[in-house]
Amino acid sequence: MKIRILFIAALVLFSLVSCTKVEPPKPVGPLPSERQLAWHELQYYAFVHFNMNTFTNMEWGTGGESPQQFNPTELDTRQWARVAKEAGMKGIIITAKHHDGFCLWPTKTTEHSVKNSPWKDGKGDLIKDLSDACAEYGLKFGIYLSPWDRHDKDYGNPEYVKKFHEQLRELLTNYGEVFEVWFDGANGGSGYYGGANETRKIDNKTYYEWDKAEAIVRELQPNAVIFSDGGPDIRWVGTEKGWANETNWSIMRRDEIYPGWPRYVELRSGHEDGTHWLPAEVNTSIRPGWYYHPREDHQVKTLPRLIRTFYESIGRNGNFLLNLPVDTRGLVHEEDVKQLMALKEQLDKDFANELAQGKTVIATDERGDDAGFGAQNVNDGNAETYWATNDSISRAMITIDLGEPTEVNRIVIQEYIPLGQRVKRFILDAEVDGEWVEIDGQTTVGYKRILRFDTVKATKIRVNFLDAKGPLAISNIELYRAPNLLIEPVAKRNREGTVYLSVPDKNVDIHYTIDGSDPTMESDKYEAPLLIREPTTVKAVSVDPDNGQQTRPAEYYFDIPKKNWKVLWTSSGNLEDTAKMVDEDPNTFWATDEGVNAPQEVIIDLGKVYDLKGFTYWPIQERYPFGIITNYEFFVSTNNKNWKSVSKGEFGNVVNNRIEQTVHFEAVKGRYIRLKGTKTDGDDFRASFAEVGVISTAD
Ligand code: FUL
Repeated sequence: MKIRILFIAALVLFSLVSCTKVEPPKPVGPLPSERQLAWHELQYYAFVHFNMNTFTNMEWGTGGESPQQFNPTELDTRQWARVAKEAGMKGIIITAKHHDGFCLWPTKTTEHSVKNSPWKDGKGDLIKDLSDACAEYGLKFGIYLSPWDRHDKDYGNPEYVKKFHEQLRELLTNYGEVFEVWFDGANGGSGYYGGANETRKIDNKTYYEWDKAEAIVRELQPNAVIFSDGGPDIRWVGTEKGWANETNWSIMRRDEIYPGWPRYVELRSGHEDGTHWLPAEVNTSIRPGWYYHPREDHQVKTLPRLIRTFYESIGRNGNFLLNLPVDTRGLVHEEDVKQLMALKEQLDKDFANELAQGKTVIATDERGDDAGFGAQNVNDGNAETYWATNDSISRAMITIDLGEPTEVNRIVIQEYIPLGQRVKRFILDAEVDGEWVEIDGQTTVGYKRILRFDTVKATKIRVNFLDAKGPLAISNIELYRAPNLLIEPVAKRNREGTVYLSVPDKNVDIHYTIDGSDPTMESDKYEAPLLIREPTTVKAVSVDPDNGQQTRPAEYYFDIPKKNWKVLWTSSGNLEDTAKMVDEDPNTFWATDEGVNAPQEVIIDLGKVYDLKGFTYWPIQERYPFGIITNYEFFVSTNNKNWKSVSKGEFGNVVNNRIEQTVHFEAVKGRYIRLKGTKTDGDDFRASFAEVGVISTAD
């Protein structure tokens, strides 16, 4: 019924704006529901993973945790809401219960909840606090409720499913308007299960009685969308890395899909012959993990990475659900806030000046004749009006005349999706100096497609739609000239001593010095890699040639190259892959075998004698680190026989903050170095080495 009203509205609008008596284009089904249409407009919102795992430093708790462990010290849901709002997000979805079964609200269904925790003396209700904070900041509020429950003794039999449905009922009754209900497809089988500590298998398709769960949501929150691998309203995008495929249909053969669907890669593109509207939500975390781990404080996604995720989610017809792992204090961590704001600032710049609005637009068919109705609706700033071709025409082009040569490097295209998703193939052209040049060729559009391309000075921009599932219905086209992405240069060196400087935007210049002075635009411009043979500090700035703006200098110190270095000996006897600890890449590592019960050490030959003044150690950068050396002893020798212990001590906080460790000692001559892990993190003495280096004065 709602859909019908929408059509009538569309019809009225269409005839009003086109001033011609024409029928609106026929819908090309399947079509979105009203709640799905409202969801599309949200575009960008936050996921918050905050629950028992935050306090146990886990990603998946076993279910055997005690409510006593849940004890945030400065929990402030208003801070979360403020940060989300300032970041430009439209809502927050909270992990009300994750796989370990701990409930963030005082549920009647289990004792495993905040009511038995020290937080607010068991009187707290985090779901209430957050829903109030969202209301205060004008944000939508959503719920993640894990079907899998590793705590509940009844998990696996119908008793648990009743509780699961009851939990859903509580969450959807007591906390105001909920915009999205998020059901996770994960189920690893094993768990605590009331002390049974066993593996329990369930049938994902039938066990949870999804039809009943859906009925509860529809009854209590008729406007909420339901997310899962297969919806029914919103689908997972088939990866947690933060992208959708370039081809992305908002429709799928939904009846084939269920939570935990093994063909999940198809979720990345949808199905061109889909039977239901089922758009993609791109979920990813701002850190490697979903939950907060102090060891990931230095691994918050960089600005270029976040920008890419934006363009590969929202720019590819998806919504962007960005996870913020709230920390043990109960706050969004400072590092995460910094990156969120950097993303906001950059996107504001990218989309600051729309260039198409008000410009002349013409729509033509293959023969150059006028095509369709309401071409001017694509740049009238009104998403409810659209350009449509005749019922028989699914191939036509639309040209925006910019009037004068204008720099452009972004285009936003939107289909009028209340009438379905149609476009299958299109080409983007620009008229430069009187000639048409092809800029890009792409497939689907959907609710929103954004293309980034090299800046062109165009007098006209043309979108040539080559194929569609029916007549075209395009509601919006925007053009922008985004500024260059100005970020400090990154330096990397290889074993030979060659230093590479790089920036994410190829239009940005790099200027550098090697004499310790601060670089300016007048300093050498980086055009080819630098060969650094002696201990040297490289300082580099990025400069935007368009406006002369420059970054702060980035500073990199490089000691003697590792070209002639060789790992001679390891206490575990294994020499395979040892080169990885001296390859200048902290993302590769070498480690001793598991289960060793004595301190582990390695000997490295530097190739010749140097004056040594210190050493460096990079801990392993793996997602699940092991063997990190926390206490060390370092020896130096000139002949690999007589060793001198030059330093021993502790790498403070290295497990939580896995950055390069630097140790200085009294200058000593040496050709051979020996690093011993006198204590490592973990149950045995297994030691891992991502990178070992020295601080020297070259002779
Ligand atoms: C996955 C879960 O297993 C993760 O822990 C996380 O909640 C992520 C969003 O979904 O399936």
